[in-house]
Order: sequence, then structure tokens, then C-alpha cells
Amino acid sequence: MDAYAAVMTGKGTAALSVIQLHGPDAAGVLQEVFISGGGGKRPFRTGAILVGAILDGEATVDQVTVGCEGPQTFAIGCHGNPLIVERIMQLLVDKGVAPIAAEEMLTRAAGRQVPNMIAVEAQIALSNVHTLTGARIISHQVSGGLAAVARRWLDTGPLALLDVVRGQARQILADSRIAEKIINGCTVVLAGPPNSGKSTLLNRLCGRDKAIVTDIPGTTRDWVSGACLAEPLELTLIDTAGLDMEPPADEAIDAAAQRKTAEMLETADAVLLVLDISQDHTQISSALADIAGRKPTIAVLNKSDLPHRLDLSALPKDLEAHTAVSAERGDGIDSLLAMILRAFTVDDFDPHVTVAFTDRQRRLIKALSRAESEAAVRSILTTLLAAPDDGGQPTA
Ligand SMILES: Nc1nc2c(ncn2[C@@H]2O[C@H](COP(=O)(O)OP(=O)(O)OP(=O)(O)O)[C@@H](O)[C@H]2O)c(=O)[nH]1
Ligand SMILES: [Mg+2]
Repeated sequence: MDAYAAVMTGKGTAALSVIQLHGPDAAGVLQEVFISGGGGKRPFRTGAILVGAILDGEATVDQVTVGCEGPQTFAIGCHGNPLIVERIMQLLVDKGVAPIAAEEMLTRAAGRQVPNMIAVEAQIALSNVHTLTGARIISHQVSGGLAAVARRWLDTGPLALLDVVRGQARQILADSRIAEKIINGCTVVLAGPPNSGKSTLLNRLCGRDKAIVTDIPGTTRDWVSGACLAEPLELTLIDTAGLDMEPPADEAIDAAAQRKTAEMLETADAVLLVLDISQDHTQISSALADIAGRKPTIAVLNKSDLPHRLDLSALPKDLEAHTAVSAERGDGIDSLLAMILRAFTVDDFDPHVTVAFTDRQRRLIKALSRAESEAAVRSILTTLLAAPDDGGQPTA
């Protein structure tokens, strides 16, 4: 048996883990343990990303993606639960695969013929990806996606090259911004007046009790965060202190909590403005109303199980959307998650589109979108596709 495997992601419970499998016998082993979503055995065509399951005999170990990075190289994206990762590794070892450390895998990868820098960058990025869809997007860029488009451009005749490249590069940059959220995750801050149910909603979305819930306004002082996997996104949710009033000058803790909330709002990718639907509009302070103008904001009208007193015409302007939920009972949570995916425009994102997933790639694609001459285009493309030992530096 000539195959070896390594867990490329850090230890602990992450949303997703990646196991890299390499060697002349890697495809054969994978054929034994992987079944594609359609139920059959599929050939591992280089560049393909297959969705399916790892089987231990008849039992399904996990739903996974398999990125076929080369005839002997595969990236298995599985769920991050350490027990699942261990079981898949054990299964591979039982089939004769040698387990090695991630560092060793990267060293060996650097020593063998990797096609280009994009392949090296993909290996590094896969070790830190947050969702299965993110893993599919990255794997696709190695032999399909970005690498294939760049090679095709290099083969394009001089007359068409500039126009074609500039237009497509702009589209790649736009798609890359969306893909980045899927690959790296997003931060969503829960803000709103005291007692509106922010902590209850955080606990509901995270599926466990992370934040303290009481009926005393001002319960949450320090921020609390939790992860919520809403494929294709991993959301880091941050519950904050209620943001209703001017910070009272003599209460140092409240003032500090409110300042922290304001800071959290600055760094958020989006905001859930949690309001109490059973209260009237006076709960919406000017500070809360202003948030919607600065960040993509969804108003979550919580406590929908109680009589509705909130006048919808009093909602802040510039909202992305609003929806009613009962965080306590769980009503409306699926619609809220769908709304969040729409706000990030990832709801119908095709993981097979071409994107740039590192700073180096984004910089080069941006340069392509502004290139003035055919010679400049060719030089940038050559850098993009450089082999690792041509002096290029990988960046995650
Ligand atoms: N009826 C009803 N009560 C709710 C719902 N969500 C939260 N509550 C109650 O509202 C009260 C406040 O809930 P929290 O989640 O602590 O509210 P909060 O916004 O985090 O409050 P602060 O941390 O004080 O800003 C608690 O008594 C919850 O049980 C809901 O959907 N329906
Ligand atoms: Mg709270």
C-alpha cells in the first residue's frame, strides 16, 4: 500500500475538517470507502468535486466532499467533530494508509510536483475552511476554476485578450467577495433594546445555552459569542448588551458594555436588530435606528407568540428585511436563517464559479481587471500560475 493521509485542520471542534489523502494507491482506497451522492461509484476525474458519504461497511460515517486535486491527491472535507475525523482516519489506516502529521503532508507536497501556486495556496486554505461548500469552492480552483481560466486566457489570441480578461476579471472579483464569506465565515451581531430576547435568540441559533437569559433588563453586560452553521455559511453570532439608552455617566460597567456593543457593531458583517413585537415603537432609540444605515440589517421581531403591539411603519429605514420569530418557541427560525443567507447573497451561489481565494490571487486579478496591454496581462497570468519554486510566496 502506497498512500498516506493527514488531518490538515487544527485539533478541537471546528465546523469542518479536511483530510488530505495522497499516493499511488489513494484513489483505490477512496473507491472502497466513498460513495457519491447519486449512490454509485464515480471515477475521480481531476478537478471534480464529489459530494457523498464515507462508509464503514454498511454504516455511514459522515457526509463529505471529495476534491480531486490530482490523480493521486484528494481532499476529504468532513464535519469537524473530532470523533468523526478520528473515525475516518482510522478507517483509512485500517485500509493500509499511513497516517502522517499535517506539517509532514505540506513538506511532502512542497517536494513533489504541484502544478502551480494556486494548488499550494488551496492546501493551506483548506486547512482553515469553515464549511463544506467553502472546501468545494477552494478545491475547484486548483484544476478547474481559477487555474483553468487563467490557462485559457493565456491561450487566447492577442486581439481578444484584453477585452475578455478585463470583463471576466471584474466578475471574478465580485464572486470572490461572496465566496470569501463562505470560506472564512461571517460575523453577525445581535443588537437591540434590553429584554428583547437577544440572548434567547443566540441560544436558539447556536442550539445550546451560551448566554444567560432572565427577565431583568440589562442581563447581558459582556458580549457572548457562539457559532451557527447555516450551510453554506458559518456564522459567528455575537450577543451584546442592550443598546437603548444614553450610557449613564455614573455607571461605569453599563457605559463600558455599551461602548463594547458599539465596537462590535463596527466590526460586524451584518446585524440582527432584535425588537420585542409585544412592545410599542418607543423601544427603537435613535442609536438603534441608525445601525441600519451603516450595516446590512435584518429586523427580527421577537416574541411573536405574544400579542403584537409594534407598528411596522416605525421600523428603521434602510433595513434589508424584517421577519417575526419566537426565539423561545423556535417559530420562524428557518425563515430567519434563509433571510440571512439572502442578505449575504450566498443563497444561490454556485460553488463551481471561478474565484480568487487568497490576497495574492485577489491582487493579481484586480491588476488584470485594470491591465492596459496584452504584455501586462500575460505577465500577470504567468505570475498567477507560477510553480512554487519559481519564487512565488503562498498566502492563505
Ligand atoms: N414570550 C416570549 N418571551 C421571550 C421570547 N424570547 C425571549 N423571551 C423572554 O424575554 C426575557 C428577556 O430575554 P433575554 O434573551 O434575556 O433578552 P436580552 O435581549 O438578551 O436582554 P438583555 O441582556 O437584558 O439586553 C426573558 O424572560 C425571556 O424568557 C419569546 O420568543 N417569547
Ligand atoms: Mg441578554
